[in-house]
Amino acid sequence: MIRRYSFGHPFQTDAVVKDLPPIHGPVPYFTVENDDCTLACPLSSDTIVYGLGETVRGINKRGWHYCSNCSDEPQHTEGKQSLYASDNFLLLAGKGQMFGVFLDYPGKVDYDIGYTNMNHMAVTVGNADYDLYIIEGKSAEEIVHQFRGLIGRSYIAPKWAFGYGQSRWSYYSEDEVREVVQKHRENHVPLDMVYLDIDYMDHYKDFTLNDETFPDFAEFVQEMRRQNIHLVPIIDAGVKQERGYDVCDEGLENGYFCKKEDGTPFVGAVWPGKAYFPDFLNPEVRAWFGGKYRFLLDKGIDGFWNDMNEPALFYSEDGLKAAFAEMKKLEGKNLDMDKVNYFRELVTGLSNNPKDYESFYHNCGGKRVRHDKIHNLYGYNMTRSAGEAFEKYCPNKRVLMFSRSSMVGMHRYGGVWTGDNCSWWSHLLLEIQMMPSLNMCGFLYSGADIGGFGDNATADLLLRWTAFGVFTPLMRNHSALGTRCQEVYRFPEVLPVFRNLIGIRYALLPYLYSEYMKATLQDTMYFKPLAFVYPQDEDAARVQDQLMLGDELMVTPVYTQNAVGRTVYLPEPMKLVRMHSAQEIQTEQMEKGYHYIPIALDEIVFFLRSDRMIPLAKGGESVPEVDFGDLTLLVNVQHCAAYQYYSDDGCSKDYDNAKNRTCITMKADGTVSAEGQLPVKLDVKR
Ligand code: MIG
Repeated sequence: MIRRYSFGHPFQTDAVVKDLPPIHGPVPYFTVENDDCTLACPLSSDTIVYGLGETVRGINKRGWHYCSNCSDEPQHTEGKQSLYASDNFLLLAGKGQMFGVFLDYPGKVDYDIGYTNMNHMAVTVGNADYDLYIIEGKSAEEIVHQFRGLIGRSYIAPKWAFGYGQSRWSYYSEDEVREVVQKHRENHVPLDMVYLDIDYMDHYKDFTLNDETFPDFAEFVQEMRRQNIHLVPIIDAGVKQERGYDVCDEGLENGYFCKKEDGTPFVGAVWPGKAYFPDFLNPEVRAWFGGKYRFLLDKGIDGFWNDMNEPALFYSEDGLKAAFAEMKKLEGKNLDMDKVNYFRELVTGLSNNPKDYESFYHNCGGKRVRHDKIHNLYGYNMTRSAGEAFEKYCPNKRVLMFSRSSMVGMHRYGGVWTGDNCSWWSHLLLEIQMMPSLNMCGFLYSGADIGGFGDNATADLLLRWTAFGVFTPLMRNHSALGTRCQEVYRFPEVLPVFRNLIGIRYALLPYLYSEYMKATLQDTMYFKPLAFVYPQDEDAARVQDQLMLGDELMVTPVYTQNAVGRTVYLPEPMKLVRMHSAQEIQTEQMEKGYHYIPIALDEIVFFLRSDRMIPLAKGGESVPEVDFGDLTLLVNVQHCAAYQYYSDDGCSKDYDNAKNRTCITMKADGTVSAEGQLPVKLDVKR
C-alpha cells in the first residue's frame, strides 16, 4: 500500500513512474513541524533504519546525520554527511514500526537519524514543496518491492558488462591499453572491458579524441573487440569553453548552458579549465547532449561512464575573481593564525562552493529555477540524457552506462559506481554495506573501485577486495593517477591467485547474471541484508558484514588486514562452499549459529542455503567464452529444490520472453530436470 502526500508545489522530478492521487491530509507515522519542512518520528529501540543508498557508515543508518546533497567528495570518511548520490528512501523496520518513506524532492534533505536524540528521527527539507510517499507492507522485502514498482524498472546492463574490467586514470595511449589487454590475456586473467579515463580526449573535451595517442580510434575499437574487449570511455559534465569546439559553440548559440542571474552563461572550471554546464533539466538540451554520444557510438563504442556530474566545480569564474581580490588585500600583511587560515580558505574554498551552486539557473519549461533548489537532479539528468539517446539511436541494443552522481529516478537509465574511495580496508567494508542500500533504491548495476581509487593498494587488500568484487554486478579495478599501479599483473607473486579468483567470477556468471536479471525484472534486490530473509532472527538482524545474494547464497567477505578468517553467522544450516578456482570446489555442511571460518587469501568462501542450488559455468576468459547453457549444479538439497534460471542473448531487450527462462528442479533422490524453453545441459557437483 503506497500513499502520496503532497506539500506545496512539488518539482516534477520524474523519480516515480506511477501517478498516485495526492493526499493533503495528515501524514501517518510522522509529526509535521517547522512549516511543513520537518517530518519527525520516534524510533523504537529495536527499529533498524535502512536506506539512503550511497552513504557512509553501516547498513543500519541509525546514529548519524546524513544529507542528500550530491557532492564531489573524495574523502569517504565516517564524519561525512554527503557523497555523490542522493537517495531519499528510508525503511524503518522493527517490532513496533514497519514502513517505508520516499521523499520526492530534488534539493538538500537533512536526515537526523538518532543523532541529536538517539530515539528520534527528523527529516528536514529547505522548502515545503515535496511529495512524500508512505509505503506499508508486512515485511521489509515487500516494502522495497512496492517502492521499486513505484520508481520503475531498473537499468539493465549488457551481459558482457558482467565480466571483469580494468581501469586506471592515466592510460594515455592505444599502446598502453594494448599492454593492459595483452598482460591479462597472456596470463589468462579473464577480462572484458578496459575503461578510458579523461586521458583519451583532446584537452579533456567531451566527444573528442586525442588524435596523436588514439590515432585510428574506430579501428582500435575493432581491434579490441576481436579480443573480446569493450572499451568504455568516460564523459564529463563540464563542456570546455573554447570557440571552434562544436559542443561549446552549439551550446552557446542555442542557450543550452546553465545561466547566471544576468542571463549570461555560468562559467565554472573542471578538467579543461573554464567550462559550461549543459542544462540537463531541459529536454531539448538532453536530446542535444545525448545525441553527442553518437560520436563514440559510431566508432563502435557501446559503453560509457559519466563523471563529475554533481556537478563538481573546481572553481567558478566569479569565485576565483573574488578570491584574488581578497588575497590582494592580504598582500604584504603580517598574517597571524586567523588570517593565514582565512588566506588558505580562499583557495580551498573555491571548489564545490555552495555559493556557486546558488549562482546559476535552469530553464524548466520557461520557468527559471535556481540550481541549488534542484541540485540533486543534475547527474541524474545527465545520465538520462544519454539513456534517452541510446533508446532513440539504438533501441534494440543495451548500452553500458553508469554514473558517479545519482538520485532515485536515474536508476532507470544507468547504474552507479561509488566514486573516489581509497585503498583502505575500511572502504572495502563500506562497499559491502553500501550494496544492499543501493539495491533498495533501484541501483542494481553497481560496484566500487576494486582495490581503491586514492592511496596505494597492497596485494592483500586487492585480493580481498577482488574476492568480494566477484559478486558485485559491476566488477572494475580502478585507481587514480599517481597512486601505485594496481592491475593484477603488478603483483607477480600472487598473479596465479588473481587468475583463479577472477576465474571464479566467470564460473559464477550464470547464477550472478540470472539473479541480477530477475532482480531488475521483478523489482527485487540482488544483495539483501540478512534481516530481510530471516526477519524473525534477532541475531541476523544485527549482522552488518554479510549479505544475502539472490535467494540462494550468503557472502561473508574478509575485510580486515592480516586476518586469516572471520566469524560468520548462519541463520539456518547451510553448505559452506570454498573455491580455489573455477574447478576446485570443496563443500562442507554447517549448522545454524556462529562459526569461525578460516578463509585464506587465495580462496573465495560463500554459503549455500538449505534446499537450494546454483548453476555454475565451466568458466572462460571473457563473457562470450562462457557457456551459459552448459551448467554444473552446486546443490544443497535435503528434500527438493527448484531454481528459476534466467539467461538471454545479453544484448537485446527481449527481457520478458519465456524462452529466457527454465526451471531446474532436483528431487530428494537426486534426479535433476529442467522445464522451460531455455535449453540447458546439466550435471551435478556431488
Ligand atoms: O577529479 O577522470 O571519480 O574515477 O578517474 C577527478 C579522473 C575526476 C573522478 C572519478 C575518477 C576518475 C577521475 N575523476
